[in-house]
Amino acid sequence: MSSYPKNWFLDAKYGLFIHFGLYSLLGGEYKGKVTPFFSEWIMNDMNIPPSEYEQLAAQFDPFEFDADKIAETALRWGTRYLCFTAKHHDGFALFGSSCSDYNSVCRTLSQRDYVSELAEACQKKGIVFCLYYSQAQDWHHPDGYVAYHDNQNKNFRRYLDEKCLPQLTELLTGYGPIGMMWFDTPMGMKAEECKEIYQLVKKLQPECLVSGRIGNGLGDYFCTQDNRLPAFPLKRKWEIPGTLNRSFGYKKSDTNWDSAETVIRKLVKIVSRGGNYLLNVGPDGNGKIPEESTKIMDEVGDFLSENGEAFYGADAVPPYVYETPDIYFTHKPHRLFLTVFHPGQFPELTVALPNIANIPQSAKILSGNRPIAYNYRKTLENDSYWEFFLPPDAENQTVVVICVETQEADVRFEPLGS
Ligand code: H79
Repeated sequence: MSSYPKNWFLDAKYGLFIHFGLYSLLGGEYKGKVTPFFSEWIMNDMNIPPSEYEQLAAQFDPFEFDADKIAETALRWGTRYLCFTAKHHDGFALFGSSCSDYNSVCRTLSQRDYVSELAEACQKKGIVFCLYYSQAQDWHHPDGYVAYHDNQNKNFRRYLDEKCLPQLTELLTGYGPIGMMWFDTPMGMKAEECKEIYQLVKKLQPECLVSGRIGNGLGDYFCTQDNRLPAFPLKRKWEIPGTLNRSFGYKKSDTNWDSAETVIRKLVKIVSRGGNYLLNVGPDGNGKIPEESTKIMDEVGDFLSENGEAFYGADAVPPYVYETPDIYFTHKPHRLFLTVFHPGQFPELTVALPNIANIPQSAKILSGNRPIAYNYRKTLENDSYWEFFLPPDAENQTVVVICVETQEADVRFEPLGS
């Protein structure tokens, strides 16, 4: 079993989250009513009894779910890791499990193991394969936690021993190297219980990362709240799970889509603040990724195929003293990248940035690798002043990325110190 490069998480920056399960069949609607929130929460929010919800398994035959195609698509989109819902809060496992038959192999006609299909496809394509597993909530096992319900009389230990720990063992021993286990909503779990899970993961796969939501601060990195972007750079590993619309699971009525530009803006802010973007798609009940998602992700992928150098493996950048709502910085040793939105707004197509003390050695536009003219001077106050002169065709572009080679390895924003 070959494992992943040690620094894969920091280098990858952009991952694909896939929420898929029985809820995908409902698309956020049950008995003529639309669930107000996430589609993957429909069982909880609409109080569907387990005996009723589990019958969905009989209809679960996602003939359009094609793991090879998904892995290929993930690559085209520029995502470097893929995180798949092995078991969400509803308790239904998307893999064959011998400790609970509530899974896609035992309870569906097509008897497919989606974790295995994707693990193999990702391995072939060189994508880091990760798994989401809801460790505390389980709305099917009688002793799993259920959010917003009384959990006082539950024998949580029994759920851990009968389902959670054995299933984690199955996932970490039967599907090749797992880049990360993505836990979620620890609720009332005790520190010892979280530690037990953490240690099990590390015992079975020492290099597997444990997400920030394991609980009790035990994760290997900080996971932000869903779709919440930190306002400044953080000096530790972090990741933001995000959606293109509102719901993670497929929801027919959820048409509130971000534009590709918005996604690129979020990505550059995240990377400039040192984080990773784990961006979600929710295939429908047939296993098809919604066309709207595909369209947005394709556009972002096209942008990354030309400008990825400014993102993959890039470092956080200290806060720049001026507000520049349409210019964001990312960095690698001796290179400062400027992602500039709507460059046509700048008079004479000149991007001017005061108070950067690095000495530029060259400047180019990443797309097409085209050198551009630039100027480094001092203002009348003796502050540093950078100017970049964009070519005429930048006028109508949505976004351009400038790569500035600098004499110094690090970033020298003025004023230095306090
Ligand atoms: O898997 C996705 C979400 O289902 C999961 N995390 C991401 C990655 C998640 N689990 N819990 N939460 C998010 C917190 C969400 C709580 C709420 Fe609600 C959703 C509050 C309002 C909407 C639950 C559903 C309570 C009311 C409605």
